[in-house]
Amino acid sequence: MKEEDIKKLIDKLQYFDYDKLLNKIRKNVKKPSVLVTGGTGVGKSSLINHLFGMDVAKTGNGKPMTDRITRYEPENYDVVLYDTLGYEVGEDKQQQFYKDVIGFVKKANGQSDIKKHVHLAWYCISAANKRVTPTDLDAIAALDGLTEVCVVLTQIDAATMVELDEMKQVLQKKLPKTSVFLVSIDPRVPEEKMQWNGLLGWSVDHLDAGLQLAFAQALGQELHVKHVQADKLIHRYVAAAAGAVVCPLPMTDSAALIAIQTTMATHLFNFWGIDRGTDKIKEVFVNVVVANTGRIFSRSLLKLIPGAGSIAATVVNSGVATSFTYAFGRAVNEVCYKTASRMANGEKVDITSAFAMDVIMKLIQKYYNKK
Ligand SMILES: Nc1nc2c(ncn2[C@@H]2O[C@H](COP(=O)(O)OP(=O)(O)OP(=O)(O)O)[C@@H](O)[C@H]2O)c(=O)[nH]1
Ligand SMILES: [Mg+2]
Repeated sequence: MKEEDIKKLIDKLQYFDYDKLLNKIRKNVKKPSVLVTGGTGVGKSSLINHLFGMDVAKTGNGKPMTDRITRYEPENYDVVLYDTLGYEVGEDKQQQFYKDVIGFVKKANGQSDIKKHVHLAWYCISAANKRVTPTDLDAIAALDGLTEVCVVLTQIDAATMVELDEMKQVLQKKLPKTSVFLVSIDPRVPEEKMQWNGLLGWSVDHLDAGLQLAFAQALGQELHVKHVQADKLIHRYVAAAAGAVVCPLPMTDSAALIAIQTTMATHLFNFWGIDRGTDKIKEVFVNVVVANTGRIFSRSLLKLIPGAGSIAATVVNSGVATSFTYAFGRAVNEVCYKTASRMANGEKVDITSAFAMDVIMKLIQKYYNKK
């Protein structure tokens, strides 16, 4: 392939079909499912909204599974959420809750199709209630035999340190093997007092490897958890790049590599949820990152490979292909991370300048050979 052909390829990429590529990427995604349960008013729905950045109550696309359980499978999020109506005080009501929720998980996880299983259960207990009830303890123990369960101590802004310690001690004594995480959606609570990261880290660790990426992809908050998974994603494309260059090839024959890098950038962009905004953002991404991938590839390599004089003379071997793909992945990832953080803080981000070619190229230089 000659230099003109590369130009043609790059031109073609300008018209590349983002949605089609994304559909291809996402076709085989397996979705993890999380059941969020506990007493009434403990903040279950608020927790879901906080972490996944969606207003479950408002979106109203839930599908009632039982009187108490609503299933949400939001568009563009690779996750299934079961929000439950909390149990109320009173022996009868607690028994009903128990039958309904535990019965549901038992039935779901008894099926041979693991897609229908409840993979994780977050059992919420409000610190505002100041106590752990026998129903809580029984329900957690019952869930423990059916799925992966942890306790989320919610609304910790409404309790003192002493009260929180007492609740933790009861749980530790009665359910020594169950992990407990303290959280609140009150922005005034100092970050170091909260364990969002712990909850999400636990969740990723208790999911099958095939579900971890999708879980992280669905998160709209606590972005550092996403970072670890994004790195794994990049390594998959690095392996693909190594496979695409089994013997050294002229840079002008790198169409397959550029396609891999373009796909990786699209995947990362979607992974970070930057395209959950408007269609305009998608358009800008296509015009900026996708259109520039080929140019970035050739220009960076001329800078990075000692002795490379021109595109035509430069040879790409497997080492260069993997180092470059890795550096490009890290560069796009870093910009995505920063952009997603700014967007999570409610900032309007100019994608064109955030993903400008020189920004990406500087980062590539930083990460090249740092694998
Ligand atoms: N102070 C404080 N209030 C909270 C927190 N989380 C939720 N709330 C409030 O607690 C109330 C109940 O929250 P929900 O998220 O509706 O609770 P729920 O567990 O879904 O309740 P049910 O669906 O009725 O079982 C709402 O008014 C929330 O605004 C928190 O961390 N701190
Ligand atoms: Mg609710």
